[in-house]
Amino acid sequence: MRRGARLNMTRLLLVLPRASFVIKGVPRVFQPFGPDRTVSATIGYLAARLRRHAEVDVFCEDFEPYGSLPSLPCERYDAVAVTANVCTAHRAYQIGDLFRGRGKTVIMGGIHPSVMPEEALGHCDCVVAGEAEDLVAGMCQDLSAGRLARVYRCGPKPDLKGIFCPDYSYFVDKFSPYGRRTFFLPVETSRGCVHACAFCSVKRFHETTRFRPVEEVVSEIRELKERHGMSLFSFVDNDLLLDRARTEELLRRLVPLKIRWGSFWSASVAEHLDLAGLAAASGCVFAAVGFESIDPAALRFLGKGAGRRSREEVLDAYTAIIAAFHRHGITTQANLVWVPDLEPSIERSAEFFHSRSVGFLVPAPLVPLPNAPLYRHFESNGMLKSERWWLAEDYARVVPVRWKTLSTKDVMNLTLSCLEDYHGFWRTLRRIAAAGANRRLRFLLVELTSLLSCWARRRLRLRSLDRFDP
Ligand code: B12
Ligand code: SF4
Repeated sequence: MRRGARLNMTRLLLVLPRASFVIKGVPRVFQPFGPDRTVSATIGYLAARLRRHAEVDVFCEDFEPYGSLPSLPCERYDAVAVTANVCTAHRAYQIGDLFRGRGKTVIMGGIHPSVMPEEALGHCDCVVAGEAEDLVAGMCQDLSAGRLARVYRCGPKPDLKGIFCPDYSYFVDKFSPYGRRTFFLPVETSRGCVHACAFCSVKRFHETTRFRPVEEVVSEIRELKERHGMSLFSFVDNDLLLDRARTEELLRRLVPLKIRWGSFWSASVAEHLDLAGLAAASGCVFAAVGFESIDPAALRFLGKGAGRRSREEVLDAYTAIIAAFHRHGITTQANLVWVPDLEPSIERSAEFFHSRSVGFLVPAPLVPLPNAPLYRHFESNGMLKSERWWLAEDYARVVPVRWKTLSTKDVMNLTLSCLEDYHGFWRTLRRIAAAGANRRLRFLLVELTSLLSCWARRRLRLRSLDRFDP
């Protein structure tokens, strides 16, 4: 925990609830990209902003000894501020109840309390709904004057010019038995998204698409590099290619910084593959692409633009994307979504990405996020197992949609088998052998870490499959 320096100010404890993805009992070396190694952009940007108005200590559950939050002395804080998304909501509510039980004021913010404020207010005293930049000053003032409102709602979207450089000192100071805990520092360059995927809640949260001035992004990276001596970054934009001209400008300005970075891209990068070379020159080493599926019907259902094409066109476009990134030494990750009852298995898509030597595969059964169009679709068709499925004990094991063709156990079993097969020993070896010399070393590292994570997941599966409802 990091102590803020100034006294006689409002004192806040800023909490990032634990995610259910750290598998208890499995050594952390098998979980190389677990949440206890992922620096939270939310905490970093929020801490920097809040520290202008309050004394702030940060507590991220996954970075602290397991179960240590309840015994934390909280007398010195005026309030406990908790961030939550759909996956941490359940734990955030437990934390809210815990501190309220001790007579503390609890404030919640983040995408989940923003889209479900009434639900969140059952576990806290105040919800900061939406982007917080223009709200926290008033909120802190009201808190110290004892007139905290129940809801602070973001009106006009904040100007992204002048966002404060994130404060990652809490994370960077953390060490584990395996050395420095954090791998990369997240930087936000835009908000919102131009796409309209039917399972996603981002559009409702951000409403518009806005960009930070490139100049400010560049000086932020410089400052973080200098401050922490780290040169590995991740851009936490929903899609780094929301506006071609702006992305090009950003990439050009990154070249002299000599950093390495990764980010999310949507499959619409297929129209701009000439940027792959510039991306590599600017330090891009990792591209996570939301391919979701190779099946046009599934893509249409998900509201993905690529679904307007024939299967051959989809395969050609995906092949071209992967080839362009690989040609420039950029490791790729394919994010897949398995649509209920439309595809017999997720295996066919996985096979395709294996044949194209994609290093990471992230397969998942479709999860309709609260307030997203597909949530309402499944709700009105009586296909949701529970309206508030995110309140289940363990998010990682929840399949919220009732499938007609498969039991929940089979869906989870097949998804995990797909992941395990993909990152099995021989397949891994085959992909490493197929990788060009320009990315073999990096690829080797990626593949080996995937292999380790997979062993960890196998342990999770062995212990948890029996607990799925049929
Ligand atoms: C980057 C990212 C990740 C990264 C995180 C990397 C990192 N270093 O932080 C990775 C890849 C690990 C990841 C994983 C997951 N993610 Co994600 N991720 C994002 C993404 C693209 C950006 C989040 C971010 O950092 N934004 C920048 C910060 C500054 O903004 P912010 O968090 O919104 O915070 C602002 C306000 O909300 C507010 N605020 C936030 N908290 C609080 C608290 C208080 C007290 C106050 C006052 C204000 C406040 O202040 C901030 C400044 O305005 C978002 C999409 C999005 N645009 O939100 C999805 C998103 C958050 N992810 C999502 C999901 C579902 C997941 C996963 C569950 C996916 C999965 N199946 O594995 C996991 C969960 C991991 C976890 N433990 O939380 C969903 C959540 C949906 C929902 N309704 O909650 C989102 C919205 C994407 C989507 N398609 O809908 N993710
Ligand atoms: S899933 Fe990603 S690409 Fe699709 S709308 Fe949401 S943020 Fe945009």
